[in-house]
Amino acid sequence: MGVLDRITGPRDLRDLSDAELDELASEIRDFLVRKVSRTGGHLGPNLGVVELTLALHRVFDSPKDRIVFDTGHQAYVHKIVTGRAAGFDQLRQEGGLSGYPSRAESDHDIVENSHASTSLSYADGLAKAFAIRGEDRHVAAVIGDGALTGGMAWEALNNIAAASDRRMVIVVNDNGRSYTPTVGGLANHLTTLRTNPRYEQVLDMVKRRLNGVRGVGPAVYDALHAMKKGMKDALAPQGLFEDLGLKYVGPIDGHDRVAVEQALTQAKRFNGPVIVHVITRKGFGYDPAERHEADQFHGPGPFNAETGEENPKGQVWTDVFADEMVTLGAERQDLVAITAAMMHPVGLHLFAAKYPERTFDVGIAEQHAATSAAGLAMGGLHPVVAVYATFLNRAFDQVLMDVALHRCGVTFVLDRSGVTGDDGASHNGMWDMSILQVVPGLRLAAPRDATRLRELLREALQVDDAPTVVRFPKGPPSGDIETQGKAGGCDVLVRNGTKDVLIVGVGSMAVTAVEVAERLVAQGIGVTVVDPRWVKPVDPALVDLAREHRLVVSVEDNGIVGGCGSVLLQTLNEARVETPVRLHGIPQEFLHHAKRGVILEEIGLTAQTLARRVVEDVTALDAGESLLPVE
Ligand SMILES: Cc1ncc(C[n+]2csc(CCOP(=O)(O)OP(=O)(O)O)c2C)c(N)n1
Repeated sequence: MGVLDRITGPRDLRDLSDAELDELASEIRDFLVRKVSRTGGHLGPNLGVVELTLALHRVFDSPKDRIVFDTGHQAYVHKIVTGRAAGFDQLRQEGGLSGYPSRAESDHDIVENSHASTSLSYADGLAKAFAIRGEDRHVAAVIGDGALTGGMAWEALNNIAAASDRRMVIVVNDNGRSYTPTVGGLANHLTTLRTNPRYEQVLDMVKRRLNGVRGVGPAVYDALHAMKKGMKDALAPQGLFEDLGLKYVGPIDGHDRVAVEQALTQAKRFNGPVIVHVITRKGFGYDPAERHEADQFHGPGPFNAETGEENPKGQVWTDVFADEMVTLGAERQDLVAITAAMMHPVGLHLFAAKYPERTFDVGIAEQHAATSAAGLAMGGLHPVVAVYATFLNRAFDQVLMDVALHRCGVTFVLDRSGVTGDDGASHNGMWDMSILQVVPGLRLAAPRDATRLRELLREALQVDDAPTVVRFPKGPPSGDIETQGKAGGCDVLVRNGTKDVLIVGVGSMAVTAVEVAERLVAQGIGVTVVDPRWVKPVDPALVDLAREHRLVVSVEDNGIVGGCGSVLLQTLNEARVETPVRLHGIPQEFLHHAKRGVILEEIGLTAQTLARRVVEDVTALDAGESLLPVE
């Protein structure tokens, strides 16, 4: 029986000897590699925080004390030591452990939002609440150097620093990387703290001088060495944090558990906010991760644990976008690209390799990305801002006021739109087509296949007086679906039999719509399927088509409230079209985690379920029943 098998909760960590704790750290690393190799997940970040997490749970008394993990992707070790090791066989699977902290799973989890840079604000609020309620509880926030580049983190620090007597421990988990190395002035500052050459130089100089003085040299040098920490304080430029009024402890070797524990204990005793700067290595202890240049196994899919080789994925939507950007970059000298710390995941790495001077990694700073893009457009360039759909939520006001109000030609490319599945509620890209509907002048395209992605991206780049958006889902695109004809700007994909049902298939759902049509035709129902391509603004051709049919069905992989279907319904209503309309989309709920296909089944966005519903509606119409009220 290993040490890990004896851990049922954080209290069990307290009685372990140093040797047992070392053994436990190594067992946890083995465990993580074995389990994550089967399910996929955030391996690199968790391998880097093993000693840090053990230290946190030995120094703080969770759940009385609260530990807030920023983003939450690095909480696997926390899950293991809070009694959830057995759940790792089902990590990120339906009904199994979430890939992020989850309040439903454990009292030790408090923040489950996986959008970055929020931990310090949560911690600020918790510390205020404990102070007001007179509760003797500590708050520790763990934030990566990547998450620390987000604006919210600095808004929080500004507030935290102002309350110098409010207790809070802020652990900066500095591995020098987001996915790729963290960029920007802050990252440079952290590097300076980590490897201050002036400090090393002075220490060297002192050593040389003193060693030259026979007899006294080495002894004095040893004494000086003991004062290393003092010298570091004097010489290392911790200015940034201390100038804000925050106590700074560090840098600490994050893989030296004893040193981390000492620093945390010291910080915990202090009656005010303290930054504990911990240096860790992403992927620590697993060679393939440490050597993995792109992201040190930030979030691999299933892989071979022996070799570190990832299972092949085939071509995904991101690859098509990545490839087309390179082509467009050669044609358009004014094309520039922006990523918010996700160069590879959003597919801008190929463009960046070819046009480094036209590529900007702005850090985890979606708001800044949008407004900086507006500035680039004002300066005569055409920016493409590539982000995951869910993270555009952060920049809504910037899209509305800074880009759209100023009629800037900025193209937003939203990867992982629709249901993403395994990462749970906060990662589904189900909000964009609702929130963007309200932005005046914004044009939004949803390609159904790879060819349409290339076409629509090109068309978007032609628009230089308004924001444009191109959104596509996670995973592989289906094979191309040819156009049978045009109706306005829409592609007609199926025209079969009498004009009973008009199906408007948005983006990749157009492919599902074609499958639905096959089922309906088999039952003798006449169907037209259109792919609007540009879903905002609503194509007037849809109004005419709707008028000609007996039933309109819209299908989209976006929240049902305020999405494309609801705007179509509103448009038809204004045009006094009386054809009943049925809306199909994602229920407006926070979805649990599971594979994308499983969720699509559950919410009925499959050809089989949709066809059944349409047949029911047509049967009702045939029977002379009204379909009102609309779903
Ligand atoms: C608002 C937002 N944008 C982008 C992401 C995607 N993302 C997840 S983790 C990560 C990098 C985090 O780096 P860091 O905080 O240093 O943690 P590490 O993984 O290095 O431990 C990014 C960009 C996110 N979660 N939230």
